[in-house]
Amino acid sequence: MTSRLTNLSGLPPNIRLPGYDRAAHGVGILHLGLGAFHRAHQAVATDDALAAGGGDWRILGANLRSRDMAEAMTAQNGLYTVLIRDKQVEARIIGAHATTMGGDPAAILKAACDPRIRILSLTVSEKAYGIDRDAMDIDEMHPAVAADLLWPQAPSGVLGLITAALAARRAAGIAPFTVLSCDNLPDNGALLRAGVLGFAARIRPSLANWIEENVAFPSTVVDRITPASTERTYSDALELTGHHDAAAVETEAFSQWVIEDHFPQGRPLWEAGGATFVRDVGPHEAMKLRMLNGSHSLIAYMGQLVGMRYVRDVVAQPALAALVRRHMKAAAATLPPSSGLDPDSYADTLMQRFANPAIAHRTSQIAIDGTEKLPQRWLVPAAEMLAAGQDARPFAFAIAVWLAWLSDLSKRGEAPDDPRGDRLRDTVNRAGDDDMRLVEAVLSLPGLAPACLTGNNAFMQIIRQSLSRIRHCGFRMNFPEALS
Ligand code: CS2
Repeated sequence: MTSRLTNLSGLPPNIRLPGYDRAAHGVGILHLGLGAFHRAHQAVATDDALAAGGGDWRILGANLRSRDMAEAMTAQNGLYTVLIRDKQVEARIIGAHATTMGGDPAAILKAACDPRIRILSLTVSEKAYGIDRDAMDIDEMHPAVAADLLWPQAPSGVLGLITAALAARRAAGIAPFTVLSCDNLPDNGALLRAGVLGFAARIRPSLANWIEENVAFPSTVVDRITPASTERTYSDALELTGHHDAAAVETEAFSQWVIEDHFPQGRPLWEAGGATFVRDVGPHEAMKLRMLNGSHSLIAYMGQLVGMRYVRDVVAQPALAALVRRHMKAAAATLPPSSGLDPDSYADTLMQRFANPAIAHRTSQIAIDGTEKLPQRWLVPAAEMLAAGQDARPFAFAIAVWLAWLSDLSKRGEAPDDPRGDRLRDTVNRAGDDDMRLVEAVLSLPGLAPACLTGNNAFMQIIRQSLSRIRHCGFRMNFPEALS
C-alpha cells in the first residue's frame, strides 16, 4: 500500500530533497496565501535559500479563510512535491514550511505578533487587498475592509490583519516585520503600504505615522507559470515519489523573482533560489505585467471564445499566435525605452513558455477576475499609448475580445467569475445588442478604465467596431481582419 508523504525517508534517489536539516531552522516568515503559486515559487526559493545560506527562515504558511490546504500540509509535516514540467518531469520535495494554519484569523494574528516573524509575505490575489488604486487608499466597500473597520481587534482580511499585528508589535516593543506582497499588482509594495496606512489612519493616526516611519514594504515582481493542480498532478507525483501528496503542485522550469532590497529585519538568501535584488522593480514589473500577463489575458479570452481549453492550444494556432505577438509588441511600446531590458527577446521567450506542451494551463483559470487584472494589464498601458499619440489598436482589440466573452456568458445567463461578476452580467444584459452601449457601460464601471481612455471617442469606436465584428461574424472569421 502506498503511504502519504510525511517524511523524507524512502524516497527514490532521483527525487531532490531539501538540502538542509529542517529541524535546525526556526521560522522567520509568515506567508498569507498557501495557493499553488506560493508553493511553486517563493517556497521553492526559500528552500534553496535555506540550503545555501541557512538561517531561521522557515515559513509559517497560512490561509485566512480556507482550511483544506493547511490541513493537507500539516498532515504531511509541511512537505510536498513540486513537479517541474519541461522536456522531462523533475520532482523535488520542498521542506521550507514549518507550520501551516487555515481558517483561523485569530491564530494567524497571534502568529504575526511572534517576534521570530521578520517577514510577512502575501500571495492572496488581486481582489483580496481591498485597496482603491486610484485613491491609493482603502476601499471601504470591500467586504473584508468594511468588516475589519467595524471590529479591528478581530480582523479577517489582509489590511486589518497586518495593521492589527503591527499595532500589537509596536505596543509590545517588538520590531515590525517587513511586508512583502507577491501578487501581480503594479508597484505592489507601495500599493500595500498605502492600504495599510489608510487602514491604520482610520483606527489610530499615530499608528499610521509609526508604520510610515518604521515598516518596509518592498515591491516585487513574481513570475512562474503554475496551473492549478489536477488529478494528473497528484497521480504523477505519486508515480514519481511513491507517495500520495495532497499538496503537490506542477510548474514550468522558468522562475523569476525581482525584489527591492529593503529588509530592515534581514531576509533569506533568496539569490540562491534565483531571485534578483534591485533598487527599483518598475521596469521589470511593467514588462512582466504588460507583456506576459497582458497577453495571457488576451489568450485566455480568445481561447474561451473559440472553446480552447489551454494556453498552449491557443498559441498553436498561427492566426491567434500572431494576434498575441501583435499584442506583445504594442505592450512593449509602452515600456520605458532606457530600462536596459530586452522586450524582443522577452517576447520570444514568452511565446516558447506559452507553447510548452507539458504545461496544461487553463484559459478559464486566467480568465477569472478580469476587472481586477485588466487595468494594469491593458487599460492603463492603452491610456498611456493614447496620451502619447501612439497606435493603441491592439489594446482596443483585446478589450473587444473580453467584452465579446462577457456578452457570450450573459447570453447563457452566466456571470463571469469576478468580484464584480453580477454587475458585469447585468450591465452587459442591459446593453443588449447595442455594441457602443456595451463598450461604454462596461468601461465606465468605477475604477476600471482611466478617464482619458473612455473619453477618447476614436478609441472607443475602434473597440466597438471590433466587438461588433466578433459578435456578428463570430470570432473565427474575424482572425484575418483583426490582423489587418
Ligand atoms: C496569469 C498569471 O492567472 C493569471 O492571470 O496571467 O497567474 C500568470 O500565470 C503568472 O503571473 C505567471 O507568472
